[in-house]
Amino acid sequence: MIIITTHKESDFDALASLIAASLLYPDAKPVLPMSVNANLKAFLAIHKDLFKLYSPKDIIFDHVTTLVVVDTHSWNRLDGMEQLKDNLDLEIIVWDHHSEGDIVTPHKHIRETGATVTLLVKEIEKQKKEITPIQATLFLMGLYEDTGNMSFPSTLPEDAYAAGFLLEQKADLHILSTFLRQAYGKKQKDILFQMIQDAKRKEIGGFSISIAKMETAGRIQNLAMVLQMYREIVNVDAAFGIFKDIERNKCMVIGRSSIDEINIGLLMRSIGGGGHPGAGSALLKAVNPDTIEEILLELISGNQHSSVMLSDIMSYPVVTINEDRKIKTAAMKLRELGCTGMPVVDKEGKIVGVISRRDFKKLRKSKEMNSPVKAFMTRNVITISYDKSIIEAARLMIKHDIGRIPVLKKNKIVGIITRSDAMTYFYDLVPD
Ligand SMILES: [Mn+2]
Repeated sequence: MIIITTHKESDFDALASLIAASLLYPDAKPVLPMSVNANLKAFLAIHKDLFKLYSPKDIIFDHVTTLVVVDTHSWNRLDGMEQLKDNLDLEIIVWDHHSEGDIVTPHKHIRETGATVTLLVKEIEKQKKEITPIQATLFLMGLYEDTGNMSFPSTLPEDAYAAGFLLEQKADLHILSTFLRQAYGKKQKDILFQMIQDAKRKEIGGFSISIAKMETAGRIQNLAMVLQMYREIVNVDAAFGIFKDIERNKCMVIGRSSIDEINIGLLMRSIGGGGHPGAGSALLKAVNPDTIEEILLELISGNQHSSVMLSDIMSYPVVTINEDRKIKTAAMKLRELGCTGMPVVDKEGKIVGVISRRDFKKLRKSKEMNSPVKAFMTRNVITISYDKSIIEAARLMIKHDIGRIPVLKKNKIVGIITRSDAMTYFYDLVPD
């Protein structure tokens, strides 16, 4: 016997994936855990008869030969499957969009899409299986719920393609909005109350801001709405929420601002996210919330004298080339170093430009390989002083779309700061 199951506290993505998998494994019995979340309960109250679902209690586990697990691959998130754990003959197939899990099998279909159902829908489309409008509706609900209507940063293009395919299969958007509407539920309310209780205000440059740090177990929907309410209640110019999902070891950072001077989109882009001036977010992997708070405060106050100086994390020594050397020599040096570009200096060692592989495209004839570097180098060089902060460097990289910035001390190059140096700082943080 083949069974399919999913995680406890099942949500729409879990049920959608369960049903979608039953189309791919038509002989399998879909087993829904006993506990399902509130939205799903409301949906099942009306639609249950449309789906042939089993409870863990209906299953004779001795007869199970194959277990298909969807939307999780952690044993402790399954309901009533304990007896299968020690069955060494059991074949296990996983379909999941979570990166972490302890279910071991060679048959894994794991990709960090916005929703698990995306992966299954893709396969259904590939195998040209028929789906009914009600199935398409359920699948789309799973997709919308897990991607926050395609707004979460985790959403991938294939999630949107899957949504398009489901709409073609006549997914019903009216039903969808009815059941997905309960955006502000108990979980959100609890978080909001906790945030208000812990609320701290800070004055920076004449503006009031508040940063709330919270731990959540698993992903919570609609945190952006919670943060919006929080900003209004606490009544600050800008509010930030740093939500650490302890299960997935990720931090969701959300910001809302009502003043021009604090540009949330800019701030979030500095830490790898995005947004517009009034609202934005970033999803960071394995970062300490205190560090994020520190970075945000530093960015807001525009403090040039960050505790970590560029000189602490820049790369050095820097290979440079004299402006009078031949292009040919520069090309050879770059190839040797495996770099895309290097600073060009004059006799005094002062930086006068940058030569990069991109500049070689300007060469017309091969004899131009003997021209001096200064003839083809880029003269507008963005540099940064060694006593500036890494955040300032990151801002320059974003503003000018460049991956490396020479670091200067009294007009001399003392190092180079690269995008990967900046990333190391933001994600793994400061070297001791
Ligand atoms: Mn999911």
